[in-house]
This record gives sequence, structure tokens and C-alpha cells, in this order.
Amino acid sequence: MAGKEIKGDWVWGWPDRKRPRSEFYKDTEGRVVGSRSPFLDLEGLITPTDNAFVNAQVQMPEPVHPEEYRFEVFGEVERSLELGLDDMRKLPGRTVRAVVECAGNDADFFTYLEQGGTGPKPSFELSEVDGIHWRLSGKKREKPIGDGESLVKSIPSTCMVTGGEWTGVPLSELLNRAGVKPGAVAVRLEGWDRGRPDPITLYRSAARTDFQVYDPGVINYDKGLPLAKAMHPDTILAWAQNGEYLQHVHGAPMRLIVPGWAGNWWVKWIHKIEVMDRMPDCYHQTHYFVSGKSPEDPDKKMMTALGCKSVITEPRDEDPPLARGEHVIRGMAWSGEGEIKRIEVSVDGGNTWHDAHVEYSPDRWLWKRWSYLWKVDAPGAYTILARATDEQGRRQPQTPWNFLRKHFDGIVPTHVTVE
Ligand SMILES: Nc1nc2c(c(=O)[nH]1)N[C@H]1C(S)=C(S)[C@@H](COP(=O)(O)O)O[C@H]1N2
Ligand SMILES: [Mo]
Repeated sequence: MAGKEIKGDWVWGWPDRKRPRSEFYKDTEGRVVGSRSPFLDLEGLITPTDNAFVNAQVQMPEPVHPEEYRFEVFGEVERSLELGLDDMRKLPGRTVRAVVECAGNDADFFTYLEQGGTGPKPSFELSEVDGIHWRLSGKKREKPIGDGESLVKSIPSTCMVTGGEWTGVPLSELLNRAGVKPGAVAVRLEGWDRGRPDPITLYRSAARTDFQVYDPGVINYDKGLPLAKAMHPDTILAWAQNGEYLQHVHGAPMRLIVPGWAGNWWVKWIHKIEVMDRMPDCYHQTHYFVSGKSPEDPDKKMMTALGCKSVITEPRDEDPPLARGEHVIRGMAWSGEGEIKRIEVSVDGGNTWHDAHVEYSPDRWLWKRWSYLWKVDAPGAYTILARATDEQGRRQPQTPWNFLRKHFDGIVPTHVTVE
């Protein structure tokens, strides 16, 4: 059959559709140290692994060979354990489909909504920022990064969300084998990545540089999971993502999956699991990824579950004017407390709301696709909104403004023109 030539990638010798590309950040040796997902342009619920976002807070570590990989379980347990991947594969496994979202995803929209939508509107789309190696320690930076203020403005906050399938073993399985002692309250998981947190990270989060940042010195990345979440059957230690072994950038050989909780809980490159009788003072839990009213707020709180959120992927602000007629309004929705049950759409800036079709999927931790067929007869400017409700009855938005701008789940208007 004679067809039009498909412009795109060559796959197994055949032309194919052009594939959405991630935005990569590389170090001076060309290794990927971070990336953003083109999730607006993907179809389905599982993000192809090469399109998953990548984030590393302190430093991308050196890889460990899977056959040499060992990790320890110790602390408030009857028996300490030392295990490798082969030992893990002998235990009863579990596969979990879930959304992982960086706590700082869409942070700039906090500022936009706070200003009543009068300031410049951030874009959900990927913008090109490669060449600024902003995740690297000072000595490895290729170019001078300029003053903090301009760097802080140059890093987009979007596209740090991924839907995936992870395979491993429940953390509770290991904890039960080790025998958790009464009095235990937390499980601290430590990665072997080490570094000194860059103050830019906090300045970027807060979108201001006029405050003092606590310096913990050189640390390993770690998080102290409250025992109840550690024992949840869907909290798993995973060595596979989307049907293949984990990639190094995603925490190989083994990482933690914490469905519903922000990405920073999903500890990568695990080498230590410590059961504790108190909450540990992890930097990325008591100084960063905390909510508070200001840097000086004495009452900062650890942040855990994500809110309840929907994002409109179609149409977009960037689109050319739409023709009169039928248009699909489409998007994704997810919640930190389980399944999305309802999506409502407004095409008149929030005066009236209509139920959208929520596409069936059996996985309560995964995002849902939704759509609404919009028939528009009158030319003009339209403001489209969507709001999600989850199985707990939590309606978007759930997360109040906080100075580090974490867990954004506000309702962002999409502005389109109909001709
Ligand atoms: N050991 C370790 N684990 C980590 C991090 C880290 O810096 N070190 N970053 C966390 C953060 S902030 C996020 S958003 C997720 C990102 O996971 P991904 O890179 O696989 O998308 O990993 C988390 N796990
Ligand atoms: Mo993150």
C-alpha cells in the first residue's frame, strides 16, 4: 500500500512516528544527571522509561555492579540482615503501578496563582535549558552559572512526573524477617550517593535568595519513613521499572517505591535500611521538603502524601486559535491518597462545571486519563479549568501555598481562543 512517508525515528529499520523526547541535563563528561518528562505528549498511563524524569539531590553516584551489590537491614531488629539482589529475588514479590511526582513539580504555578494570574504564566511544556549543568557541584560545572537570581529563574519547574510499573518485594517482607522490635517508629533508608546540598536548590524552590540556608556538610541522601508507611504492602523495594531492570539514573540496583508520597521518599541506590526508635533528623526531611510559611517559620512540617491534582494536556495555551466545533479537552489526574474518582471541567472560568469521562484503570496509585467533549459554537476567548476528586473525597486543590512551593496541586486555567 502506497502511503505517505512517516517522518520520525527509525525503529528496526522502519520509519516510525516521531517520539516525544525528554529534556536531559548532562555533566561535563556527557552523562545524564537529570531529565524532564515530555508527559504532555505521551499516550497511556505508563511513561516509557527513557521518558521518565530523573532527579538527584546531592550527586549522581558511581554505579555498583548488580552482582556485587549488598545492602544491610539493622537497628531495632531481632536479627540484622545482609542481602544481595539474588536473595531479594527469592522472596515473595510484588508489582505496583504508581505515579512518582517530584515535590517541586509545577512550583512556579504557586507564584502564578498567588499573583491572581496577573504575572507571567509558566508553561507546562518542556523548555530547553540544556547547557546549564545546574545539578553538579561547583567544580564540575562547565559554565559559570551567573548570579543565583538568574539561575533560579532559568530552571523550569515542570515535567517532573512519571507513571510507572515497579517490580520488587514489599519492604515489610524484609522487616518481618529481620523482626522489628517493639518501640520502633521509623525506617531510615540511605543511598550511597553523597554530596553537599547546593543552596541553589532551596533558593530555586522558594524563588528567592534572601535567606540563610542550613548547611549540613557532605551527607548521604536518606529518608526516615514512618513505620506504618514502611509496613504498607504497596511500599516496595524494586529492582525493575516497566518490565526491565532499573537504570542507574533511577536508582539501580534497588530503590524504594512509596505510592502516593512525593518522589523524594522514593530513595534510590539503597545500601542501608535502619529501623529506628525515633524519627531521624534527615536533611531532606527536616530542612528540605518541609512546609512552612517562611524560611523563619519555627513550625515547619515534614511533607509526605501528594495532594489531589489534574493537569490539562489538551488543548494548551500555546495552541493556535481553535475552529468552532468539537474539541476534546483531555488530561491526567492523580492523588497522594489513592484513586481519582471524579473530574469536573469548566469552559467558562469556573462558573459552571461538567463531569468528564474518567478512563477506567484498576491501579489506584496510578494516574487516570480523562476527557471531555467540548462543543463550541461561539468565537471568543475561553478559560478552561479542571478539578479532580479522589476516593477519600479530597478535591483539588489540597496543598496550601508554602514557602518552598512543594506539592503544587492548584487549578491552572488554560486560555484558548475560538475563531
Ligand atoms: N538516593 C537518592 N534517592 C533519591 C534522590 C536522591 O537524590 N538520592 N532524589 C529523590 C527525588 S527528590 C526524586 S523526585 C526521585 C526521582 O526519581 P527518578 O529520578 O527515578 O525519577 O528520587 C528520589 N530519590
Ligand atoms: Mo524531587
